[in-house]
Amino acid sequence: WSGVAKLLLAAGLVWMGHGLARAAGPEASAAPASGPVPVAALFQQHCAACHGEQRTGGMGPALLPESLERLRPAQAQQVIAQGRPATQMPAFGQTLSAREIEALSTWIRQPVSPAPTWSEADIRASRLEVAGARDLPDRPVWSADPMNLFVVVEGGDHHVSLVDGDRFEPIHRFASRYALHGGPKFTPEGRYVFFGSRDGWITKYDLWNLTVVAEVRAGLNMRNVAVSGDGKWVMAANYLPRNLALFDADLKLVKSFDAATLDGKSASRVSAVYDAAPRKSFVVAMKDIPEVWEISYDPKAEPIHDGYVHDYPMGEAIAKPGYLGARRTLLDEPLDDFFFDQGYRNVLGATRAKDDDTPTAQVVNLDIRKKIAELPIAGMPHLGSGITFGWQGTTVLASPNLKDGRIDVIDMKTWRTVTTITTPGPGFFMRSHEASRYAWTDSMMSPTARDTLTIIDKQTLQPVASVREPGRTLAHIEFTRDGRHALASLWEMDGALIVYDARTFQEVRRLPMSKPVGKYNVWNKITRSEGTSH
Ligand code: DHE
Repeated sequence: WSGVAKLLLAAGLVWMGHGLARAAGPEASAAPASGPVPVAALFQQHCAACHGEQRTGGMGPALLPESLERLRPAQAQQVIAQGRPATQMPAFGQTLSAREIEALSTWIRQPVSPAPTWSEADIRASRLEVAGARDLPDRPVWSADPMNLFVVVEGGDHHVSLVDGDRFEPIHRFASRYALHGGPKFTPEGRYVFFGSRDGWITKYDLWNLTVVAEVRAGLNMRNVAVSGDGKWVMAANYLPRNLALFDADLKLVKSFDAATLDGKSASRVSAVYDAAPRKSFVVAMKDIPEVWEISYDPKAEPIHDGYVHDYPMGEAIAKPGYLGARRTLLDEPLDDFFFDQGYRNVLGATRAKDDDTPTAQVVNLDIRKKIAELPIAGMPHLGSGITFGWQGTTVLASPNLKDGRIDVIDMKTWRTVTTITTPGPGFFMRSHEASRYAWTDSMMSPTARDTLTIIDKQTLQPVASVREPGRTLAHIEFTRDGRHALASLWEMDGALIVYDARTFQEVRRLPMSKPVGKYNVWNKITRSEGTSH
């Protein structure tokens, strides 16, 4: 996603950069002004205790090229010099010279040699369990509708808030792992939620008893987690190492899967894993190899017959069990960023391999394991944040676009674009609800329109209104269980959760929050509402 990275940097959306308060440079220390800086020794002396001798993280985050891709060099230097407010990261501006800080910020971007590893034994050894947390009562200790609860991820100071979706009042707030990414995933009854951090930590949290239950580090650089529709399995997608890790619901490792081609010659970063509940399987997007994987958690799954698509030799793979085995669909090029139809028969993925400027979308039918359609698509679609809704007797998909203020609306029967809606600028997220006539989208990638949410009529496919927070960033919407309110993020360190009436678009409530990157309604998630991400 190099093109995506450039866009994110241009828009200032760098997750490692949260919390930078002042712009002053480091103060010089008495260190010599020339000659080589003993940077490895400096790291061991000042940084290794928290960030790990191999830079794989500890109390502080991992400092590996893979995890620093989106941190600007100047910001890295600021963090080293000034520390990070509300965290354990101290300021080194008085201890280290500007040259030393610059050298350190460059050095941490070099690959660690030998490359850090994270084995199954490391995963198992990392697991933590809170004593007694598994035996707590089977009902909430708070009084609110547990189905209309909002889980809000506050990226500014790495916390999570739980908000009553009827009264719009906070219920609880707790510290999360550093830099959560992707939507938290819920068990089917809505009691437990799983969070994934960029550094590879998965946290299982009991929403009813307000406690962490268990944690495990699945990888060194992780993309996201998925929870099976039956709540029994958790899968993690990793960039580093290049694999998938499968856990039971207590976060005990069951097995890992190397993300490699069948001949073992090419390994891939794993872009993301998705739960396809109606199929009883996980579907996996690969960054570097032209394959889509499906890993069934149905004990009755058919045996795997890897050889029948394209050219893999038949005999060898036929006998593999289908249950918890990786079934591959071979493609012509890698597909990234998936969107599924509501039945999970077809997956739409974007191709970015050739040229970031001219992506196409491909539709793969997961039953026949073949590409069935290809369509040009505007800008750089962010399919993961797309929604579906009924329109003129068919179902359409609309997805935000990271590059342009254009939203393609695609007919999911013919896979043709029915219209392109213009917004004030490129955006990241789009949301609606079955009970609402409107879809809401942001323009947070636009320097001039990042303060605007555009409200689109799902019948006319026209923008009908907008709400603004002048000069500030507004993004990520989620509806209440009944669809009557839309909650948006004032995406600033001194930000807020803003509750709008979903019919009049008037603000009804504002709760202060620290960069609330995303919010998730329990009911909409566990019922897989068509207006939200799953
Ligand atoms: Fe995300 C979800 C990929 C950058 C915030 N993001 C997802 C998902 C994927 C994805 C595949 C869906 C998985 C899931 O929810 O389990 N994100 C990517 C990228 O490839 C990209 C563009 C580059 C990267 O560095 O990974 C990227 N994402 C960002 C950000 O910069 C954001 C805005 C801030 C941040 O905290 O990192 C960001 N991504 C989010 C959020 C979700 C998400 C809040 C969940 C949305 C939801 O409502 O479900």
